[in-house]
Amino acid sequence: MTTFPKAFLFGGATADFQCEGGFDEGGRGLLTHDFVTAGAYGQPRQITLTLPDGTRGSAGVRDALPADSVPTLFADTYYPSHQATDFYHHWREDIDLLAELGSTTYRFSICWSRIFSTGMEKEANPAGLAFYDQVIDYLSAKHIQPIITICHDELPNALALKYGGWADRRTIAAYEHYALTLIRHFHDRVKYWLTFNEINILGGYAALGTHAQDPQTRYECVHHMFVASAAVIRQARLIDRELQFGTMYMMSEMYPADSDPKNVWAAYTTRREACYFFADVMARGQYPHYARDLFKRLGVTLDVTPADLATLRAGTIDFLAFSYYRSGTVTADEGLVNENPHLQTTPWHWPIDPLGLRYCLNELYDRYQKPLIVIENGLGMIDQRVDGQIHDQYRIDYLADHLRAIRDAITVDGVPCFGYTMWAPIDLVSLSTGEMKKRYGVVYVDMDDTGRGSLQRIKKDSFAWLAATYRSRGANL
Ligand code: BGP
Repeated sequence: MTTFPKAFLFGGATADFQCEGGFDEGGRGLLTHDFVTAGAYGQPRQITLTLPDGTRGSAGVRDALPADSVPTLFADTYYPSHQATDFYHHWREDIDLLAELGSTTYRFSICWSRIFSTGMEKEANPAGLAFYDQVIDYLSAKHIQPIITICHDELPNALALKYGGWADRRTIAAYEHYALTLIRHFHDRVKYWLTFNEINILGGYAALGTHAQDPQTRYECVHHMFVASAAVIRQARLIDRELQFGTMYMMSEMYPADSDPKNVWAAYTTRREACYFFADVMARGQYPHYARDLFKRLGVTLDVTPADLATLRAGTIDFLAFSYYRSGTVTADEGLVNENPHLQTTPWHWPIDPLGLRYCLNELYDRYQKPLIVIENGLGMIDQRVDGQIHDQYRIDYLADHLRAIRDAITVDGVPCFGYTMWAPIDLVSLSTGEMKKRYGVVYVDMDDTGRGSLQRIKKDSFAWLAATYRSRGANL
């Protein structure tokens, strides 16, 4: 029987605007995500706004917003982030459930506008810090180590309106002030920090705070985020040398669709540009050689100062965190697609591929020789409640197969992966669709796609199985 190493961290992962709620409580300011409606597969979520002529409009969450439009809340519209699954009022109960699972870690994000309501204040909001103090102290009491995401695809809305979000260098300073405030306040209780979530796939007003969404804007934003992350890491090391910093990347595997060299090359370059580019800069401290060709093809010109380059070199990450849900295939003609005749898919068309996770762990360690953590992985499904119970054997199978793949990467291949935080232990709102029915949890939350329900937490069959797995360090796999 091969089990996971003793120090391996097991737990769950969430993001504030998908579970926290309390959007107008405790001095929290509006967040860019507060303007995002619910959607569905094939029906993109929208940002509601007021057009320059005063009329009402909307734009797809990853699309450009009309020039001079202003994101606006409308009373007749449902915005999932406002209540979400109400962790704000259920945190104690939710942490009890994490503890009952045998979790030794919990990865969650802090809501930026709960700490600085506009992102531009000098002083942090005491009620915001107090909320997370309670959460972190309660986690510690339950022997659960927090891993904090400083910024999970979001910005205080005021910062997006005033500066145009990450396209403006002033946002770097605002982020530094926010991140260092958190680090100074929590460093004695929090060792692991993630500067950004899925930095390689960010797009749209909610994540970047920009109206425009062209490649020039995107890479300007990304460059500013690289500098912001490195600047924070550099300064945080002066505050506490024990802290460990990572950034989180979406690393779903990308295979060539077949052995045609054209497709193999397309898969290689797609993976490099969509995933590695970001980790290359942040782990190695400099832009990779292929950046020049990438920017030339996209028509991107960046203002990279000598001071930026020095910051990037000085603030490299200590470990890599990544999400892995699925794999995809690439052809030279079509680019990246979901279709793979060898794999089953979820109802949201995500191919299920545990071996791809072992591949990914090996590939990442080969490339960077840094410790790794699988910070998101899980199965989004429609769960049926039968007599108050949820029989989700499909989720047990998915999690077991992926945990076996990680165990093999560690014990057979020798990859130093130090933890696993499944997404998301307690059902929450889906990021891509805003739906509630795309459920990941081992705990069911009684809430529907329009936010109605008792919010009661109900353990699914997978709960007992995951608890047995975590508590035995995978002896049951
Ligand atoms: C990642 C995000 C999470 C999360 C997850 C599942 O991209 O970091 O915030 O939601 O994917 O995706 P979805 O909710 O769209 O199913």
